[in-house]
Amino acid sequence: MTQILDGKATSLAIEAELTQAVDARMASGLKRPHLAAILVGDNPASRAYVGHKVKACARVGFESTLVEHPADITQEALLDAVRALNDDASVDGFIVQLPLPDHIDDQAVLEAVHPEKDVDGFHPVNAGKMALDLPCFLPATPKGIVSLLDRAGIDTQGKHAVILGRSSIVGTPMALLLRRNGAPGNCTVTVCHSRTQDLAEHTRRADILVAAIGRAHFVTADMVKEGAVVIDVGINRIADATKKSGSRLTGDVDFDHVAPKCSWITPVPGGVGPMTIASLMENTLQACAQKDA
Ligand code: L34
Repeated sequence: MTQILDGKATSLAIEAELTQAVDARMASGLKRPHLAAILVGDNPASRAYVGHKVKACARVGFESTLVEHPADITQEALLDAVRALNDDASVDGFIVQLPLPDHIDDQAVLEAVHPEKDVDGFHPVNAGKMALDLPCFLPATPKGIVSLLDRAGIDTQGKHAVILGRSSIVGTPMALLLRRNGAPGNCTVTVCHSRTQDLAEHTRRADILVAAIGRAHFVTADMVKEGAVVIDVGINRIADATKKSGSRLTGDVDFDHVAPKCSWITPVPGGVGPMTIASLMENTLQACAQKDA
């Protein structure tokens, strides 16, 4: 029997916990958490995701600030915007929504974010701490996936996890978290990428398969083992004439054919996306609470 890993419902449960934590902070006279986001240009998907983050802040009782800049902002002006948020004591944590325009050096921007405000966990200091299992901000998407497995009671101990994709924001941190000595964790991890030979040989051995490649319906039923847990990180917009907008979101997994083989599978939408947002909210509370002492 296939069970749906419901990221939407799980994110609401996390939001309820965050709301309680904020209420408790306020009752104790502590600061209200404050997340800021820098949005550059007018990529509709980025605008939608940042909009979801701002709305989530309102639901859990965080303050939020959206800082918008045109696509032709200079590198120096964007670095100034980052430094302004570093220096703003009211802001506990902030993110620079990716992707950035081609003329911007992403890495220089991410490295300008103060590590204590880096609630995306993209600064090398946080990435390095994560690799060493030290306390840090974990990147929101892999953190959300681990929470989803944990809250569904899925046992990862000793399982073979196969990750499709080696990006620094999903595939690589996902591999690190699943191989940790802990629960969830203790997986044997294989990371596959564009140069992997005999890809399906690897994916068919996966007890837990994480697809993060950004290609619609890439993972087909023949690539999946009977009883596998499948996590679909893809958010691809494809044409759909039956929709008013003319398009719909779909994952990296051919859900209709893969789902019947799975013990658990995440839907798109309603799977990893809402968990990413909930994890960012958790990181923002963590950033705020770290300053209490
Ligand atoms: N800096 N850039 C930075 N941090 C991030 O954590 C992100 N990411 C990715 C893109 N760029 C980033 C996001 O926020 C992807 N991402 C993200 C966040 C939320 C959702 C999707 C991607 C989401 O809410 N997805 C919904 C549907 C969204 C819709 O309908 O528009 C879902 O149910 O999957």
